[in-house]
Amino acid sequence: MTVSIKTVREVAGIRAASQMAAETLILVGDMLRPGITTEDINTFVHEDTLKRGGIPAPLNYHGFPKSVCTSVNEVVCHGIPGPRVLQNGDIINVDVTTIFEGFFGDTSATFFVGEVSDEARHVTEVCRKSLDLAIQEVREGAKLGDIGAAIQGYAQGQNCSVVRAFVGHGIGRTFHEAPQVSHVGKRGTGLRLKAGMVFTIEPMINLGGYEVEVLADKWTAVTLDGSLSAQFEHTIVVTKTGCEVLTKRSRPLKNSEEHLAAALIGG
Ligand code: EYF
Ligand code: CO
Repeated sequence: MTVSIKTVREVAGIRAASQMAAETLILVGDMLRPGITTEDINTFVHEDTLKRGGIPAPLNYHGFPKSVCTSVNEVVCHGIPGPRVLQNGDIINVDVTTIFEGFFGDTSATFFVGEVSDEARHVTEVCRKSLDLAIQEVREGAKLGDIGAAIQGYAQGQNCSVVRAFVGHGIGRTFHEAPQVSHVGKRGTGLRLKAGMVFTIEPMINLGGYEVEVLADKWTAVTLDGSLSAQFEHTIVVTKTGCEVLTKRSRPLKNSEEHLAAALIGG
């Protein structure tokens, strides 16, 4: 499959959808606390997206029944919102994808519910840092394998594993298109990146092994060994000199490792 090069106008469209998704995700961070349900998050994301003039992309996508994915603790991705009540110590990835004026923007983050364990903090921090390192690799002329190598090298060095079964993806007027962006790989291998390519990077990092299984509901992917899993995602456009993070946030997420890191930098 060929990888499309987006025009300046197309990038502007994806940027607008991406910023909408990023703003919704920021507000999810504000509402998170023990006692709310994952259905509450779904209701919020659905209504906030419509209020902004967008459409929640996950709803009915391949038959997915909700407007957002909520993946708690050992859930790797595609968790379905429902009556589950969030408990102090949980970690939860919230994955928001918004369609605006025909373009898609896709972003996610892992949040802390109340006070979490050192292990939960570790896997979440490793995941967020691995995405940052991957983004630093992106520029015209780099290879897709450089992205996977950066994530894999860092995460495995921190005694974590990288999920193989799910990958990042091209995005634009469709939710998922070429290329597939593996979160493991060898430096200097794979597709050569060109300015105007737009794709997500969305590593899923486990405290135990990388193997996953999909539950009987046919959607929810969990770690095979029951270990904790974290995920972060950005939508990115390649430029001549680097990249632009189209889902860049206007402020740090509350109830997240990102918020704690920003507070430390701030003094
Ligand atoms: C066909 C779905 C389809 N798939 C991917 C459908 O890229 C995503 N997040 O960053 C992403 C989000 C969703 C998604 C929401 C629903 N789906 C899920 C699982 C299997 C599958 O197979
Ligand atoms: Co995605």
